[in-house]
Amino acid sequence: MKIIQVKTILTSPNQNYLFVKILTDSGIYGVGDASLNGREQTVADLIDTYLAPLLIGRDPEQIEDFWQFVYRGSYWRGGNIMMSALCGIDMALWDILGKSAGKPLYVLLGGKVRDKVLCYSHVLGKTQEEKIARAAEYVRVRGLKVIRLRAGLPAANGTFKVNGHQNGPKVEPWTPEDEIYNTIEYFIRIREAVGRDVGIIYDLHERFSPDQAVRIMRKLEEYDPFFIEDPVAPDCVDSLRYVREKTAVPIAFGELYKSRWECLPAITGRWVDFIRCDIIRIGGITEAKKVAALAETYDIKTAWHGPNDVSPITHAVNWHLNVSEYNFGIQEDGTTDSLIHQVVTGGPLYRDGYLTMEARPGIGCDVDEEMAARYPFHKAYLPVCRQEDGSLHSW
Ligand code: KDG
Ligand code: MG
Repeated sequence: MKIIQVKTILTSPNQNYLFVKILTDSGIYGVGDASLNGREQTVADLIDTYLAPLLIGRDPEQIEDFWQFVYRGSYWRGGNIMMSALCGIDMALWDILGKSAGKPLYVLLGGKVRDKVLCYSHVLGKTQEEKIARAAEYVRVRGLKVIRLRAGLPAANGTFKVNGHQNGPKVEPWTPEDEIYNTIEYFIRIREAVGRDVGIIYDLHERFSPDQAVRIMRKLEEYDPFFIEDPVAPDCVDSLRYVREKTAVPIAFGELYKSRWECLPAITGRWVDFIRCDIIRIGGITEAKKVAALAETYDIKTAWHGPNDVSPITHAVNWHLNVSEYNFGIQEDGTTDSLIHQVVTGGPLYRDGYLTMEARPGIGCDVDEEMAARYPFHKAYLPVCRQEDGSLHSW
């Protein structure tokens, strides 16, 4: 079997996505997700200009070799653009392998070790009151066992989607003291509303300094967070260690990591309880299985990043990893945006606090190119924050 064509598909069904489709001379093709929120076009250019020509004529089954060829062979290693591009290709190659073997991806990864995938969903709303009411409803009506909160969410105003912010990032004001106060108050109110049995995850979104994160987390200890996510930025590894040493709250970390080497200090130091990489950002399935194996060695669980700015293809890949990894912890479920399901078929379904998926050969998803063309791509930016004195703060 030989690769004969590589397509990139940019589309905006309410949110920007970049898909990769790899066609072979056998008629079998594979699909992958290379979406990088705010930089999709650049990833597509890298694939079209530099990587697709390297794939033509190659055996699609040599997945590991192609991964190493791109990662090490380009000399300039890694980075979000490169790893997202590599992921789109890596997923499509695993999809081809599964389809040609007639087996779902999880079988290629070693087979199922569990039947159900525990998941959590975001509680969204404009005000705290709205979010508290919704959290209680999610638990009562939708049967969610774990919910995820974030206090200051600029994205709630539509900045996350494709509407409006195409000429530059939206600027959101940010006052750390307000957010620290709101976070603690909000968490406590939600705990009171949903009771003791519901897991509560709180995403601090890499926004806080180590001492601010510790202040928040110490106050929350007695309210039993399921975990606190990304309390500090990933740039300085010692910040995470500082937070770890000063609080007893379970920590999940890693959606901004770009490789297993970036994860290494957090894993070998056991500074985290859950490793939370985004499969696209680390270069796909080939790298994810290595990160999961490293984490298992240190008794650390996985909680792969799964927001709705990655497509059902990535949610499906997460699911295949979740059912076949021994050290699965929990899965973020951002599978709900309905428009994307017109473009991508397949993917996991939510049922009573768990994700399920119909087993099909490969990843089990397909991209409808005609539907994708009906939602033309528009460049959009993620927001930024500025503090009261005008200085920039990461979003
Ligand atoms: O594009 C940015 C999002 O993927 C990110 O803000 C979502 O932090 C996130 C999460 O935990 O889902
Ligand atoms: Mg997050």
